[in-house]
Amino acid sequence: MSLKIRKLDSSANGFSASLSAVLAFEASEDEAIERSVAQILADVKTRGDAAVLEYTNRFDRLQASSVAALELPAAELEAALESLEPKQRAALEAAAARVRAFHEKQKIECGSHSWQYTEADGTVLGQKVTPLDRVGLYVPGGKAAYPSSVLMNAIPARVAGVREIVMVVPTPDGARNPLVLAAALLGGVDRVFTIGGAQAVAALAYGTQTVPAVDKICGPGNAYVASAKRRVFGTVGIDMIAGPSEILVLCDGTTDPRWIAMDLFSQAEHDELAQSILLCPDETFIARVEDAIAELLPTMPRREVIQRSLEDRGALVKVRDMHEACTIANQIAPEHLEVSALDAHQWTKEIRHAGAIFVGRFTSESLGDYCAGPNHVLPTSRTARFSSPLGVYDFFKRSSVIEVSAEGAQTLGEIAAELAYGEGLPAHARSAEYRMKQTG
Ligand code: HSO
Ligand code: ZN
Repeated sequence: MSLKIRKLDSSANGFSASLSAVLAFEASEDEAIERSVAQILADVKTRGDAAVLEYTNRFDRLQASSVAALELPAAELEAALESLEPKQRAALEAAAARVRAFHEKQKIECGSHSWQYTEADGTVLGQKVTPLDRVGLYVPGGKAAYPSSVLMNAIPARVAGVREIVMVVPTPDGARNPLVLAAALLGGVDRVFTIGGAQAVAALAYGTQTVPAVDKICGPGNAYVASAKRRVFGTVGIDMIAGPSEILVLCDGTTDPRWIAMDLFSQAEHDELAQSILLCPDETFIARVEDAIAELLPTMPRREVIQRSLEDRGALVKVRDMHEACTIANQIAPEHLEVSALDAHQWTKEIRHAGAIFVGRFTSESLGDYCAGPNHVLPTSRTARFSSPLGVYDFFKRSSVIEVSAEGAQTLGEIAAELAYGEGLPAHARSAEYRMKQTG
């Protein structure tokens, strides 16, 4: 199996243009999908359950008699958990416990507490932090149905104190995934509807006679789901629109090249559009990674996906030194960054933009995907420059609290009235002045 992965050299002319070309990714907007999603949303909004039922029966080839019949009873989630192989169940439980522990810790440190302070005149100012009431969790039904993602979305919501988590998961031809259902139970999901696509997003956003309206919708999905989430944003919150998975490996040339090759494969196997890049100052090491890729690829059950991903979007980049590798990493702002080097700590200090940083050669990115504890829902497509992993803080919101004393009304009233007259808003000014002593 010969594989042609792109090789770049940071010292070559035109390197930054070549790198930009590798990184360029535009999520294609498909007119037909956009039209169909707009119609489904409008239909569910006006007809509720009847529309959800029709679309679900049509698209998933079911014969359900009502949306209520598409809700799974709690006993079914318990049966799914019971049906797992003991080792599989133990792994899922261990992962859930570790993810929960991390997010409990995050809750303490993420500003999830309310606070206030009192000014000299007795005015009290503060911030009240409250969890969302109800969250919707979309879980894909097809090839990307990941139980680990159910845990990663449900657990932080639960830890934040969200009152109800409503999961939707399509079951084409009635096929249910017991691992996904078991993960829903372990993650603390309250209700599960076997509906999917834009119709499920619409049901969660607008509510129907049977499906309760939620305040925020999380979770990955196909192009229809992504478009629907974009369109209902504003009516509800959404987590993000995730792009394909990415891994950037910085290696000083001291790690086993087979480990590096497999780490590149690990994200490439997600899908053809996933991106795996290696930055390394050692040319002979890059050649050894290439050999390892050639040796290991034929052994991979998902070799076709891996090959397409590596050939279309992958790259092996020779850099001048590890300093330059860190600079380039910050430009790329990858979803996952592995720092596989003897001085991993030192290089990690230079990293500022990455969704998750995996430090040292024993930290394979795959451990973070499943069970290390931190969330695997991460900013993709360079959005790590300005956004963060999904976490407990995504399920809180803040209310400002202001309690002005009689004395404070005097000083604040003067400032506010002055500015209000300047803006041509006299009712604002008078409202402040009514509370001032001389007008009282
Ligand atoms: N790497 C994926 C998450 C995942 N991996 C789920 C395995 N299962 C997105 O960051
Ligand atoms: Zn993964």
